[in-house]
Amino acid sequence: MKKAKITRENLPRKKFNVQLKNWLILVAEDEPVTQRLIAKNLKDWGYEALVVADGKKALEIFRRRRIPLVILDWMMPHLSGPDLARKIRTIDQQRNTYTYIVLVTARNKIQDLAEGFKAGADDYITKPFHPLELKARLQAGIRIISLERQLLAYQKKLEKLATTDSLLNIKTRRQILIDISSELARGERENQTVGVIMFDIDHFKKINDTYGHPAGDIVLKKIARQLKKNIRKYDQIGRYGGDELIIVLPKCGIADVTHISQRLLKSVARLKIRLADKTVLRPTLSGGATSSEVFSHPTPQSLIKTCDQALYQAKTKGRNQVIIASRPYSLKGVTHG
Ligand code: GH3
Ligand code: MG
Repeated sequence: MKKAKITRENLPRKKFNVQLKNWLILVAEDEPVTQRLIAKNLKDWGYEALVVADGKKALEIFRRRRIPLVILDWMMPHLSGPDLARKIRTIDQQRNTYTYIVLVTARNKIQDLAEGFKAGADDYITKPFHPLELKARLQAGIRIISLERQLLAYQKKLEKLATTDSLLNIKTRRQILIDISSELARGERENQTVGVIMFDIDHFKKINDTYGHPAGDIVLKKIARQLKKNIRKYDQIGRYGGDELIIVLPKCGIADVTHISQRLLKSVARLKIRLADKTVLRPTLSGGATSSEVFSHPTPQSLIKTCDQALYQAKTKGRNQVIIASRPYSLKGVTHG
């Protein structure tokens, strides 16, 4: 059988799947007949409907729950449809979400419709309406909400790819520098200090040379994972380059950094890394650490430079130890005992 030629056009693509059922829809409609009609139809079409008779109640519910679609009557007690739409848009902005808003109205003057859209409505339906029209409009809304969610998910994925080291699954150098910068800014606002540790694997070249690059990769990955496991949730870890790792410790002064770096050093020294040929490796780290506490004008560069110099001392003093820089470039030795 002749095989179809693969071209850009017939490459398999991820399907854009839209689930039309089970969506949560908030309905604010004070007129009993229309309210019943909408509620019954939504249920029949497989939606979960929250139905209220005034705008204020609808707003309360909307604030408490994450609702992707709302149907709002124009005229309601306490809060009109357009007023509620405006409030929903403000909440959307704060939450970084998008709600699809359909206004139900007896008005059909072009000025009224323009006002409804200006208030934030995505669509409108004029009373009296046929249920199939409502269904079609809701389905259009669901397509848009689904697409928006998919785009957000892609955006998150791309962001993660751009800021994560693909081998070690920790932050990239660029990102960790950004993190130090934002932690310093936050520290200044909140009068808090920021600790930084730079670790470098001891004799890593020898591991690569003796057991091969893939074995070196395994060692790097295990060490990064071990460090990540042993830091707090709001600490950050990144790859500065090669076998150099950086840890950012918000709210840490010199005393905390000393304690934490010792703990991390020991946790890695405890690792026994078994290779495919059953060889067991026991890698160690050297580190240099400091805290913004001892700087009059801390910057990511000055912290890193100080850590780097302290790390250099740790290497020359025999490795498997951390040197704490208690002043910029003035170094006090602390060893792993
Ligand atoms: P020292 O104790 O002085 O740190 O000695 P070292 O052998 O570890 O020397 P250095 O830190 O300068 O060497 C880092 C080595 O890390 C050199 C490079 O080939 C290796 N390396 C860098 N990135 C990777 C990687 O992604 N995978 C592997 N397997 N090796 C890497
Ligand atoms: Mg090294």
